[in-house]
Amino acid sequence: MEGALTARDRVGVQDLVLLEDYQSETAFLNNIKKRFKEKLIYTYIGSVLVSVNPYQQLGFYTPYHMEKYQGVNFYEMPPHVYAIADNTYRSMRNESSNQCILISGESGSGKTEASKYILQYLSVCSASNEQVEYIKSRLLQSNPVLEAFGNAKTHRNDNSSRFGKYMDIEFDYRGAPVGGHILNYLLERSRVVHQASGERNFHIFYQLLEGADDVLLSRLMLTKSPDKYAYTNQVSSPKYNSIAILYDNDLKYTIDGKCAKVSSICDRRDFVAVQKALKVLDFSPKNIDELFCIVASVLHLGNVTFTQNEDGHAVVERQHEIQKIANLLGCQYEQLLQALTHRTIEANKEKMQSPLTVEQALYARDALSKAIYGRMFDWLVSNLNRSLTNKDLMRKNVIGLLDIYGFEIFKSNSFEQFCINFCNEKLQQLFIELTLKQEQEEYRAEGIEWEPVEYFNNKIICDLVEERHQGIIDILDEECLRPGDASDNTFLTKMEETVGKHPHFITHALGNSKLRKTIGYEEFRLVHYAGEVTYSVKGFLDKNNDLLYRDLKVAMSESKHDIIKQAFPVTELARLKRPETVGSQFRTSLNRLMDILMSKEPSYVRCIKPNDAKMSGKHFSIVSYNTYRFDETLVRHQVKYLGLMENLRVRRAGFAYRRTHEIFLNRLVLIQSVQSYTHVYTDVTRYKSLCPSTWPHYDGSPRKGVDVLCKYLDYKEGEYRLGKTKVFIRFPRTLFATEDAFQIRKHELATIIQSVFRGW
Ligand code: AOV
Ligand code: MG
Repeated sequence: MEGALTARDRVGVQDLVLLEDYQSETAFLNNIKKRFKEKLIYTYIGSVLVSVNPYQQLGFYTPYHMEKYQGVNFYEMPPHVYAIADNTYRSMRNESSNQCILISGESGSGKTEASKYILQYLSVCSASNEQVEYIKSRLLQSNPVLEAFGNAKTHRNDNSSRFGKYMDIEFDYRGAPVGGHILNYLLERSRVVHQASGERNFHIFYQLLEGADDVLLSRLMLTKSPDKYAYTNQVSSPKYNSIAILYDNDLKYTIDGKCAKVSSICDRRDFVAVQKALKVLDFSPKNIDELFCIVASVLHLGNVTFTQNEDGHAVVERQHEIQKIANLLGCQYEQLLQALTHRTIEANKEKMQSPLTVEQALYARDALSKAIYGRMFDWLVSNLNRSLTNKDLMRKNVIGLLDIYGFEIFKSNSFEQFCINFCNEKLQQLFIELTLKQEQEEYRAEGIEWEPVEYFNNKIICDLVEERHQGIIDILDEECLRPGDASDNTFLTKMEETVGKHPHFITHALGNSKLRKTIGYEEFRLVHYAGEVTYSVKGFLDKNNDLLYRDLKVAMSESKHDIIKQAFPVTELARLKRPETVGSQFRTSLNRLMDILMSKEPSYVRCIKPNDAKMSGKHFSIVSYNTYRFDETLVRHQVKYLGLMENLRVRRAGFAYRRTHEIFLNRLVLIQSVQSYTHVYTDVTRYKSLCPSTWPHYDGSPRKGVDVLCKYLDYKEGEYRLGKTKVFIRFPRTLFATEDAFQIRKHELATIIQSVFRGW
């Protein structure tokens, strides 16, 4: 008995529903902390996987482990992201249904890593042949490409996803992957032209500068050093968050505001991987060359500066830079030069060239950089999709994998954080609706009564942002469309008028006196499900409008290069309708995503970030180790806002434990051994062997078997229920009592046997 208790004491329970004190947040935290200390980063809440980022390579992602998880009962192995992947895969096959795995958690909590492990697992565990292998390698190789172009170092994460990604993996009737499709969401394009101090631009810029050989560099007219390019060498005033800096891995680089090198990243090696991946994905040498030309052209664009002539108009300072850019983009030098410093306007049906001021020209330059990069990214995704489409093989079901940018709070938050955090609100909403819905449905299907649980529904915040006519997105759109004096500040005033009374909206003008001190005149604060975020309204209108002067569009659409030409189609120029704003587009695409996810059977991975320092613990002194490696305050906050306690309560409201009758009969009783990822139980037995009527011979139905077994084990009425396919057990102690009692019996038996042998 002692042995089993010791194991449970040391590593906690592997399913939090088995916590005796399930109402206590402290017990919950202690349990995941205990496990985290033992490098058991995964714990279940029923079928939801909670994962705590270890910030170090752990040894349980090997082919050996992948094999161990294949086709085993979900709960019979230590919790693992492979178990989630395996369960999803089996459900898809056995039930012939479409599945999805939703991975959520704040920035840096491990979502992208988890999604990669899942993809690898699905690729290894599924059926194969030569043609399928080909698809599998393409699916896997899409990751390094997308990460190079869509991820960047932020204060929160050295490899932060700056776009949302939903990937469908398509399987045929044999369960072999036959294709894939990626949907991408709102890339943070502003990063191309500006990064906060201590952050980087997208990885690909540094990869190209570090990794390209001399031939390629000279073809792109680049020099090796990122310091030479304004877009990769921003020495803005260091207004950064002191905590982020203090704990940042790259202290030496962040202090001076530049951040070309990151200790956890090897740009040169990553560039080799990207080049290889592009080839595997069948990008033509010409297209690969064009991609790098575009990246290089953006670097050159950043170095274009303007002076003011006597008339106050902008003039390009070093015109040879424009020559380089025109060359790299395959467009006309004169046309580009003109479009960077002039706008065509129509007055009285006559077209005229209106010169730009220096400020306008800088704006146009940055807008062009963002547009080129953003559209190249979209082109990249659509080309990846072409490469992942397999017309020969029939698709039957899909597994969708969602990996978005996590909730983030920086010292200064703008339109980008507003969109990212809204996206997280939507996902949280889906989680709430589906977990509760699922739970209710299960009880109904099994014919078991249940009582609803109170929980915080964040729909109120989603509505505040997206509601038609009175949500923040529409208020912003209205200001964007309003001619005249519309500005970021009038947008703020409009919000105060329209949503000022909303409990989740606070501004300087409306907040109470204490809050007023902490919010500036140009800021508003949203009380998100995951915490309060103060947004600066500066730039909201511009970023939502995302304006690119028509002359620049024309110059691009006339490019001789495929990618640029496709990214700036001539048809767009003919369109008279004003393009949809960024906010509206994002709302539409997110709602479409919610429909996609709702139509599938979901599984969840909830990621938790253990500290803000991106550290595994080995960097800390003994004194700081416990505080920082597993920062309890930080983890408690995430547990709260992820709604994990509610999730647990819902799960426990009726019955803590439920398994199919068959699985219950085969539940393992663990005897004096510790569960770990490398150590399989040394001494185990199964539940059915605890009762002479179900062991060693039993040929009745599983339900009847469970009935007999529970009666034999003396389970009291009210402690358990038999559903149609599952047994429901109300308290974990019922199970533990059975297991502990069995261990005592085993122990006594062993003592008797030993005494017999010793001749006593
Ligand atoms: P995210 O996707 O959740 O953040 P990542 O998956 O990029 O976070 O994880 C951040 C970093 O944590 C990784 O680069 C790894 O160094 C480390 N890490 C995460 N999970 C593991 C793991 N299972 N084992 C080892 N190291 C891990 V963001 O994209 O910023 O929202 O927006
Ligand atoms: Mg990520």
